[in-house]
Amino acid sequence: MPQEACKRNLGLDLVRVTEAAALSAARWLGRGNKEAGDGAAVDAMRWSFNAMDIDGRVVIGEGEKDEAPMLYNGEELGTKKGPQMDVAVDPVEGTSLLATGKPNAISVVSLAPRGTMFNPGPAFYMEKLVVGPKAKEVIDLNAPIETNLRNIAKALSKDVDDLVVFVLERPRHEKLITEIRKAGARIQLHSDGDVAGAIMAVSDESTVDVMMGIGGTPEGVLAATAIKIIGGEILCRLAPQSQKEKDAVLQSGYNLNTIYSVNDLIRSEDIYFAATGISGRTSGLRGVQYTGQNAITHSIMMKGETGTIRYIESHIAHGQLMKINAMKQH
Ligand code: VTB
Repeated sequence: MPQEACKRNLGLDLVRVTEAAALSAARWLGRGNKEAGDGAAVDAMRWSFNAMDIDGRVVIGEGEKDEAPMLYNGEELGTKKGPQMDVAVDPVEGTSLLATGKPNAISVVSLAPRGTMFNPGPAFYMEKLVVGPKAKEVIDLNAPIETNLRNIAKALSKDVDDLVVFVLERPRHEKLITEIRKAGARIQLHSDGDVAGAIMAVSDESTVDVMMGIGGTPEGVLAATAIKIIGGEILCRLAPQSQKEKDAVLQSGYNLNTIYSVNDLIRSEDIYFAATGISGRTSGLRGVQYTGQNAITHSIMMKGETGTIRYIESHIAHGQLMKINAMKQH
């Protein structure tokens, strides 16, 4: 077997990072405290990232250094003994879902070689259109909603009224929702979690066929890693939601008319994606389960170069959990 095929799979290390974050976050399920749940996950994620043999730099993180003490944009992660990588993290994607005990909160990270991950700068929001491999050639962000839905249905050998569209429940989506309904497609409205939504849209195993609407830019870049490996498409366009955001985005030289595709967001094949379920699922990853003796986590790990996707169920012994907690105090 050529040496290249046996190359280390960083994704296997990466799963331990999302597992650690999910295990810490899950203690905060339904306890009404978003910040504490996120903080616990951030600590655990940073701690386990720093044991990884990479020379990582956070491109998609918890925010600018002055607002995020850890996992901030630009922070260096890892032992520096491995390859230079861009790092995208969301220790808890869907902190409100976690705080209210609703499904689909996940811990998620991705890696790409240094300089190949889209850096959104001050752009917080983007308009997104996500489909799986069979419909990737037929979507067009400039086309009317109805046209996209008709073309997607055709590509999937379905009728438009068979389609299910994932949409975030936000006032800004009123018009979008009306148009999707007018076109005859069906909708799943979710309060948060459009990384999970994007994965549902590209995966054959979920009932969701498409994701549409405006969500977070960091979530878009994270999801793009998984979408690229699965072979789907994300088309997106920056969509600032305030004058302040718009001014900052324009001043940083971004163009609001540019349509980015999955290959613009992630400009390499040598990429890795990992996610672990925290709160449970409507589709996708099961949440962390505490059995009394141990904790069970469910994760997905993907490697770009080979397209391998692994579903990993881990049983973490109680003693080990205690050790992890103790070590994190230091
Ligand atoms: C979405 C959603 C995330 O941010 O990306 C959303 O999927 C966008 O921001 O789970 P708004 O909440 O302001 O609409 C999250 O809710 C994470 O904060």
